[in-house]
Amino acid sequence: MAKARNLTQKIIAQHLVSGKMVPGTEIGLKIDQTLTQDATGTMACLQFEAMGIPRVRTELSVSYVDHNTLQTGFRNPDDHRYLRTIAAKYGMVFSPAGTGICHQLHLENFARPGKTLIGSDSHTPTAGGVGALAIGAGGLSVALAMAGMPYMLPMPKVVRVLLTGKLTGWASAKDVILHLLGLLTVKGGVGKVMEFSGPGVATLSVPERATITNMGAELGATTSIFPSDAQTKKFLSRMGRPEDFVALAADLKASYDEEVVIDLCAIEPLAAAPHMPDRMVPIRDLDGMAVDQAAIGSCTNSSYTDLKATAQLLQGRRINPATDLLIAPGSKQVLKLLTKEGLLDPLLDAGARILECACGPCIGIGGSPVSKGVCARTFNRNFEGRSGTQDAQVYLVSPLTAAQAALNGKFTDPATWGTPPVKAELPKKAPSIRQLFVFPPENGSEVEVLRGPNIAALERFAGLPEKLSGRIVLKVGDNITTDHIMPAGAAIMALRSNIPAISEHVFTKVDPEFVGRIRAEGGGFILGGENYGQGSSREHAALAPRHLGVKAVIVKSLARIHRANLVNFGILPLILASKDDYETLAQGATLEIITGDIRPGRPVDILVDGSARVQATNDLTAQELEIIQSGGLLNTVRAPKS
Ligand code: MIC
Ligand code: SF4
Repeated sequence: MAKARNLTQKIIAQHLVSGKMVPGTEIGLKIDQTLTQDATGTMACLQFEAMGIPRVRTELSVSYVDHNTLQTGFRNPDDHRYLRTIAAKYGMVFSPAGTGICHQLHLENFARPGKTLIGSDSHTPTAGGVGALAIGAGGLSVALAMAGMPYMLPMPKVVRVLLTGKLTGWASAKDVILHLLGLLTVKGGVGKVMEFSGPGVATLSVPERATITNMGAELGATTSIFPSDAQTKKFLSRMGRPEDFVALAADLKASYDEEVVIDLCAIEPLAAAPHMPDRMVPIRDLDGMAVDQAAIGSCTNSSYTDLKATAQLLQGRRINPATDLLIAPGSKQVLKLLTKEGLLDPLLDAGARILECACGPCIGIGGSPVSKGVCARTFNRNFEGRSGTQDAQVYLVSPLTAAQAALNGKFTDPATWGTPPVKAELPKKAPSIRQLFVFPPENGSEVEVLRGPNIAALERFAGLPEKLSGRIVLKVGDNITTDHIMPAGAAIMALRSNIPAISEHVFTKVDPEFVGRIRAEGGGFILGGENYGQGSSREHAALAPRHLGVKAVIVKSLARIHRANLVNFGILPLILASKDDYETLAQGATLEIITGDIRPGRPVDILVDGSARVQATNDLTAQELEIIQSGGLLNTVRAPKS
């Protein structure tokens, strides 16, 4: 009899092209679908072009425009036009600016149970809400998958998140994932898949599940997944695609590497306090704190049911005039539904500002709060400065909590909120917005790719020299995010397709002297603490440092996607063998590493200031080491003439 498997193992087994399903060892997965978004997609497409492959080799590749939609100059629209033409040429579906946020749109229109999806955005696991194995990755890894190559990753451990009971009162799906983050922290999911099961699962609709899998990214998890069941069937049929449903669940006797139990009945409204998504506090403890801005939207909480719940609450009321309320629907389908059901009026009449269906304030593209402003945002990240206001205090909350804060002008104890609105449901038939996607022609070879002046040619990096030497140009602490390394916001993100230009902004929010220093030194090393590179999938946080001459990143531990991005661009990721060495190594120290001696899995000796020695472990596979030696992955897959 075949061995009982959990759902993650089942999908992996069906897509396994190399390796064994032994946690921590490298596996290769066949990828069915890819998604890219404009902020990472221009680079991914440039890399795909460099491979010289005539057409994408996936079942489906979708290119979304949802991040850089502010268009304060030619850069954003030029990038959009490049993405539209390249999608037509190479066989991708194109989703124009304003259609919606990639994850919300993918869930509504394309995600399918049992399929593998990789996306150049860390919140790709949103599609785990319908039982897809959906993983965030760097743009180059996605470009490779578009070229039909397997996605390489360490086989994850599978954590069973057993849900019992059901949500009551004002508690919502957002509070479930906030609770889990409080329990496990922002590095608690590294190397793991969160697989949800148990009797509580059936009580959660797909949009609620998607909120949970979306923010599983904040745990550092490889992905999060729900079974595909009656709720999934209902959702897919309401989305007009009942044929995409297949029932999927773990085998009854399946085993898991770890287990966490959550009693949904015990969940209460929570917030992640500034500036980390795992700093959990109950809303009742914030009672009385004035709120300057409430914002509802982002790929975590911009579904129709989220906004319907908000509208029900705001119906016939006026928000506090001292609080700004921003609402960004996740897709035009959501917006059309709200209009059709008469739910836009209560939002407008209450004083809300309706924004474009896009990422917007989540990534500091408009909607910044006042100085030191306290915000109640339904988003998934509250890293310092991400809102565009450096000293803002962002609390991550559910839509109901954000709406209450807007009405009251402050956080209040949920015990005073009265009876919660009836749980919002999707109507039987949602209007289709399929005609808004641009489907590619059968043969795109004649399509002309249009590039604006902001799109810089790809740099060709040199291979790894026999010896690396230089100074520790920057020493940073724990939980350094990709927002610290490569800041976001409208002005900097407009440079995503121009590496020389965007490199000027590396680490500027942490140390404005960094770029000048590394230039003067002709390159160097970064020393970091735990969970270095957590957060986004942006490969610019590896690519731009590489452009500036970062040779190795030496840390206590690394976030999964960032580690892969470092390898992809030829930067050595080294883990300090003894965490005490972190204390003794100072910024400015001179390091020397004989790279010719590096072997997969063997310790690496680092000579410090010409005499002392420090050891680093390296968990590189033979293939990863080869990639770094070649000067990065692109050098190994480039078409001969590009
Ligand atoms: C984010 O939420 O930080 C982003 C912007 O969506 C990123 C991708 C990017 O940097 O473009 C992510 O989460 O991967
Ligand atoms: Fe967009 Fe924010 Fe989601 Fe990132 S987290 S994809 S910026 S909505």
